[in-house]
Amino acid sequence: MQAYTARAHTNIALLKYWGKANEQLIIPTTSSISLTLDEFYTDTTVVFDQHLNEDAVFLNDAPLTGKGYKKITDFLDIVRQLAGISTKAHVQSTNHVPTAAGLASSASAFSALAGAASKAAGLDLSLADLSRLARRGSGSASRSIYGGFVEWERGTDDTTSVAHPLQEVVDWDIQLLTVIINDQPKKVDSRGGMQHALQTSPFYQNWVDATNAATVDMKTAIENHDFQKIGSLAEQNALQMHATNMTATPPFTYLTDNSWAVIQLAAQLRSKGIEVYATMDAGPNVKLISHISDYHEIVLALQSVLPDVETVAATPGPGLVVVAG
Ligand code: 2P0
Repeated sequence: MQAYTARAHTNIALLKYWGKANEQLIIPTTSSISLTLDEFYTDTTVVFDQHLNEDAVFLNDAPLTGKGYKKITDFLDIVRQLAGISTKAHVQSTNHVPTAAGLASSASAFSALAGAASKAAGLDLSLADLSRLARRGSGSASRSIYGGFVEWERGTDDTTSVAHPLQEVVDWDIQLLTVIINDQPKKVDSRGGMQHALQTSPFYQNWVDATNAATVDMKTAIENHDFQKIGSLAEQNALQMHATNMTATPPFTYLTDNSWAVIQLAAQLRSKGIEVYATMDAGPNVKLISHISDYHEIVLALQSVLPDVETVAATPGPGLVVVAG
């Protein structure tokens, strides 16, 4: 059978996905809105091969084992079921994303896998169907099918829980500056963390209600290129998401002292007229939603607070691309 290679870029949620209404189908409790990034991506090649007795999965040239391997084979089972085949696959994936550091590599990974595996299995899926399929691997992957600003509509079942583009070409000045606080793997994975918050935080429903309300405003802000509104809604939503973790039983947090130092710096820079807003995911890194034109000023300010800090700038990126071979 023919091999296919796909490239998918990761995305950062401006309004977060944090909790599943249906864990098996990965149906979230809220809609979420993200920006696909240009600089971080995954390349994945898949071929179904009748000589294989089991799936062979390689990540950055090393064989994948354990929980990571199981997630991939479970996903390939969904693809095989859709295609009506039982052949095992060879999967080769290269991540150009700092893995497990709060930069969601699972988003680009499962988006690329959905694209390459479905084609290699002989399927010709629409982008919406690819988004539904990618969602089954990892929720945030449903959004990485598209470029630019994307909404994953919560929906109520497999058909209705799907992403669609809000603004695929972003030709105005916005960047996400990732401040790498600690690139060690996180201790609480997002899958476990979000369900723990959902089940035990008394503020969880408030977070759902606030996110639903913010979705309407965020879409208007994106349409109007209203940077300040996008940034302030995103920062507020991130802090609300992290509040569900801090109020869980037992409580936990992904944020460290250095994360807070950067969040506070963003507020200080705003008071000086530099538009910078913070957003944080399932790790200590802080992503600064900012203008490309303010890059140097922000990096200088960061260095005065955290002298050895590393930053990676990212701009809006494209959607999934699949090619033969
Ligand atoms: C997001 N995150 O919207 C949120 C914000 C992290 C914090 O999506 O269980 O790896 O595989 O569906 O997609 C990370 O969660 O979780 C995530 P699963 P996923 O980007």
